[in-house]
Amino acid sequence: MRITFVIPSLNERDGIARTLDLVPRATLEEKGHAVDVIVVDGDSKDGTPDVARAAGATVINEKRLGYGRAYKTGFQAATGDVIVTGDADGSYPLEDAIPLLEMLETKGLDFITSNRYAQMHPGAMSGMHRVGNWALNVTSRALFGIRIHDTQSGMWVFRRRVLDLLPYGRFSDKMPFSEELKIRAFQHPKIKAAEVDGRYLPRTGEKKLSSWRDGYRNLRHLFRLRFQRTPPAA
Ligand SMILES: Nc1nc2c(ncn2[C@@H]2O[C@H](COP(=O)(O)OP(=O)(O)OP(=O)(O)O)[C@@H](O)[C@H]2O)c(=O)[nH]1
Ligand SMILES: [Mg+2]
Repeated sequence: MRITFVIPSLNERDGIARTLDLVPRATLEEKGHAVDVIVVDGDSKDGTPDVARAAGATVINEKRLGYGRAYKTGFQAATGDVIVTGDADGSYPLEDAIPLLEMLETKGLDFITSNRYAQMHPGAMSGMHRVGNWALNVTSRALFGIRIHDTQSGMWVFRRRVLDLLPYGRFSDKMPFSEELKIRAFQHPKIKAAEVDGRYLPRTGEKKLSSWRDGYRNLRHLFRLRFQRTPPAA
């Protein structure tokens, strides 16, 4: 099986090194898998692409800004039978993909998203983000009736058929991409989706999201997804 890791980065010189260091390439190759790593970089000015290339990743320069935009570009380029995602800040230890990949097989799943609350390192999420994420989680469950505890997690492990079944190219270009992907995957009758406990560590480097702006944008996006006939692209 071919496994493609897709990692969005924006000025994450220190974080990308730590992140790529934890890609379990050797272990997966020993199990007979082919592994490739794509870093979708938002035209970083701090040398992130050089660090990523030196660590063996393929770097795509995506000048159009946005977390969702980066994933759309990365997913278009990904050739894996299975795709694994995570931030370039070392907060999701990608070695944890191994048990999730096994679970995909043994439980016949198509899409797994990690639940960071289960094994969250103290200091990994600020008090303000906890409150904001709680509000987004409660709202998502109320509006869509889905049983997800962590709608904002950025670590997903899924089969490529998920990309054929979901119109992800029309999803948000910004941070709401994360919640939109999960909601649509969990709602889809042909996608077997699950949320699994995962670790979440303090990030390396400066956060790229703006707490208030992105929190509000994520919340507004949930209502638009639920009530607008033609869901928004922003
Ligand atoms: N290519 C690209 N990557 C981005 C962009 N915005 C954010 N990222 C990356 O997307 C990932 C998620 O952004 P973060 O700032 O870590 O957001 P977060 O994880 O919700 O916030 P923290 O918990 O503070 O880390 C990181 O790897 C960023 O470098 C962008 O516009 N373009
Ligand atoms: Mg992060």
